[in-house]
Amino acid sequence: MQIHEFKGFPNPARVRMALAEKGLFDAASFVQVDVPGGAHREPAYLAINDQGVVPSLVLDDGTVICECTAITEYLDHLAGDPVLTGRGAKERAMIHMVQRRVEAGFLDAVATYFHHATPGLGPLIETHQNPVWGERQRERAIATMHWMEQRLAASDYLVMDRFTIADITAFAGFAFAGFAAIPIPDACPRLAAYAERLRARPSAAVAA
Ligand SMILES: N[C@@H](CCC(=O)N[C@@H](CS)C(=O)NCC(=O)O)C(=O)O
Repeated sequence: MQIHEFKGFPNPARVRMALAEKGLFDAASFVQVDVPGGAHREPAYLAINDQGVVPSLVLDDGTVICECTAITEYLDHLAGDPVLTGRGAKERAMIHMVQRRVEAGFLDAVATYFHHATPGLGPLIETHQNPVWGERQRERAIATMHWMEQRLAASDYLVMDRFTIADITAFAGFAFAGFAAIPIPDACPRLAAYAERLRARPSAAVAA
């Protein structure tokens, strides 16, 4: 299988981390798409991913799977432990719920702040900026960090007291937040320790 990505960017890092957690990293080959240079908006890449974002997974039979959550779901079914997306109805629903909240409220909110309220990737890429909306999303990201702080009172990870796809999304969120200069609030010590715990995982070394 091929992963089309831009190494070092937050969303590709999610798939790299999932591959490493599942022991599948060496089963993938990586194709770099020059996102800062705009290659993700060229016809060659849009033919793979019509949304013009990375990463994309291309299977050996030509099937294309986009969206980090869908790619992770696929990888999770290819190999055994750790199970990232849950076993059974209740566990899968809980993980989905928390993952979605972290994705929308933290990772995507940080990304929106970065692309709309800062110079982002520069004028070639940032063609439709809305600074007011970007600033609102920065506030949302901070509110979500406080929400995660509360969840971490009960366990070391965001769901089920073990590492899941929700933690992968949070890992990417922390990476992006660092890049966008949104610090973890001082009032969130459990979150700061949790971010360190995620960065210490072997899978984090290949993700960044
Ligand atoms: N929800 C998508 C997000 C993908 C995404 O936004 N990727 C960023 C890189 S981290 C990108 O390609 N940005 C290019 C752009 O927005 O022009 C996923 O899960 O794959």
